[in-house]
Amino acid sequence: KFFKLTKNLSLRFKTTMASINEAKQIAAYKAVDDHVKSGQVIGVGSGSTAVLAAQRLAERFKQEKLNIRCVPTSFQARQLIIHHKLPLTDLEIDPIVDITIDGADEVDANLTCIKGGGACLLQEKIVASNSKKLVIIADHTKDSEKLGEKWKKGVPIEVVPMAYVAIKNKIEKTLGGTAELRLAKMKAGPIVTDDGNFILDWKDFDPECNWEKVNNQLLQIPGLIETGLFVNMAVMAYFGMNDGSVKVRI
Ligand code: ABF
Repeated sequence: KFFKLTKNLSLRFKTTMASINEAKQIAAYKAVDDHVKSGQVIGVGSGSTAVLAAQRLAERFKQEKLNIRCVPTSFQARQLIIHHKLPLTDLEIDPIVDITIDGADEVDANLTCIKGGGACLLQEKIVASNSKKLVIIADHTKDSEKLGEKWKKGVPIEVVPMAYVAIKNKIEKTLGGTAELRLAKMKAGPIVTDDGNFILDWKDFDPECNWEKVNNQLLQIPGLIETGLFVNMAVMAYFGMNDGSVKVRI
């Protein structure tokens, strides 16, 4: 009986895992197919959904002999571009990006996003802000009405290491909630970002707040480098659904 129960549970677990990965893949593939054209400079996102977009980009690059150049949004994205033998460029050579396709941790009804669960938010935001279009790709579990409804790990905030306690205290005092230093696995010290900074995860914020205002308030704090709040940046989000369809939010 016990064996049957664990087998059922593991089957159910495998099914769920497979459908989340499939959901990521259909969103990633459709976004690449709908938006990428020859002659473009493409911002390549970070995270597991962006890995699938890079895969599709590489397929189309080879099959259609696309003339594209790729700007990475992180060390991981740079490695992906190199791995797929896609043409690598950067913002110094190509300061205007035609389209960036990137993942997110949560996307609300207004296309405001929480990003940075993978600690790559700074370069992601820089590349996105120099892109004509930011298209978000995600599975259906990231689709929410109000920010914070789905992503429970908090808003990631990148900070200068020597200022992390001062910034944590300022955030908690002025905006409420708690801002925790993100630790590496096994608590072996703080996570260090691609740009050598720390991450604070800000939780228990007021879900009814005005995100544009909050983002601007946060950015006033000296030593706070960037937030994982992407307000008025994404023009479109593709969500891979359970039934194999893609829901597009504009
Ligand atoms: C990046 O990867 C981040 O901004 C976001 O935190 C994360 C999403 O990862 P995944 O696609 O693996 O859920 O896009």
